[in-house]
Amino acid sequence: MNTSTLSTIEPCKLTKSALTSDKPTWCPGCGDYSVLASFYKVLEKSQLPHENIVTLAGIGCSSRLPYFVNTHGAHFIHGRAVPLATGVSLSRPDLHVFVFGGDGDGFSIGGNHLEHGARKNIDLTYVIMDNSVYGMTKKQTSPTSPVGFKTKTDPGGAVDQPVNPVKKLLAAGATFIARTHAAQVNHLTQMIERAMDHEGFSVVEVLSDCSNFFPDAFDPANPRKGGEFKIIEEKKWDQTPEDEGRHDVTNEAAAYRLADQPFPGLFGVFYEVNRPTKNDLEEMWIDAVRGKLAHCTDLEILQQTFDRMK
Ligand SMILES: Cc1ncc(C[n+]2csc(CCOP(=O)(O)OP(=O)(O)O)c2C)c(N)n1
Ligand code: SF4
Ligand SMILES: [Mg+2]
Repeated sequence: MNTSTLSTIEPCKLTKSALTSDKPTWCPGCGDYSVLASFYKVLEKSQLPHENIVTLAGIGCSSRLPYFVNTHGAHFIHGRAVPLATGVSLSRPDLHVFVFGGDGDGFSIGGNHLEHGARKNIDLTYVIMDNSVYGMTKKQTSPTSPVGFKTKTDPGGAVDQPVNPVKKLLAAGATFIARTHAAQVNHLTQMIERAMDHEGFSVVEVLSDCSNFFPDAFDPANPRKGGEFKIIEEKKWDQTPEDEGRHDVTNEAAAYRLADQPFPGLFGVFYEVNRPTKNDLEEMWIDAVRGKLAHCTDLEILQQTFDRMK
């Protein structure tokens, strides 16, 4: 095909059927179905070029999500989704990188990687499907399991203090942090959408029931089950007296205070700031080096670097 023919091809509309891949294999009632449905909605609305979307994950029930989305993607090593995504994001800043995974994958085995992805402010969107249990391996205690929860690893009930995801992410340096619930599909969709629009390391913690091993873990946050889904009211900067009491998403100390509320806590955007991404900083550095060595090919630059190391 010649290039003039290529330039006349209309880009395909990004529809749910274009995005749908294998049929999900989650258990009936698993909260992860809603996350997938919301992700389809966000992508359909965004109309990003289909070929520029990448969906990555570690290992776990939640981490199976890339199988069910027809984009570039990978189901990678347990806990290693963030390093993989870091490489993809830095080497191909033109792509939209989405990472999906569970509480075990993100806060346990992958906890260290999460910290470094956040402090480097890698440009990607990470959706953590938090069911407070290791679902795939059939009910072990996870880093977000509540004290007293009986599992195969804690038959007498969990005794360790659970991780507070929002506080952990604030301390690590994530530049967008939101929290939502899989049963609140509109809110969930809005949060993923805002995270996607954010430039930098954006994270959405989604409370997502494991109907098999921890059903009803999040009832107190689910209005359908008599609980209360309390949404953070963000400042509108409209000079009204009501605005005094609203949350300034750029205020880190205020975000900590909101994250400290007792379970089920609050939902919405806790924190959102702009800080240079590692993608931008690396690009500046690469451009500066290329400027100095404009006469050299990439291979020659690499060879010179190796020669200096000898
Ligand atoms: C290196 C390594 N360690 C342990 C495992 C076993 N393993 C697979 S999934 C998983 C936990 C998954 O829990 P979570 O991330 O919360 O996902 P969920 O299944 O609950 O969605 C573990 C421990 C593995 N596959 N690889
Ligand atoms: S075991 Fe739990 S997390 Fe895994 S698919 Fe079933 S309901 Fe979902
Ligand atoms: Mg889990």
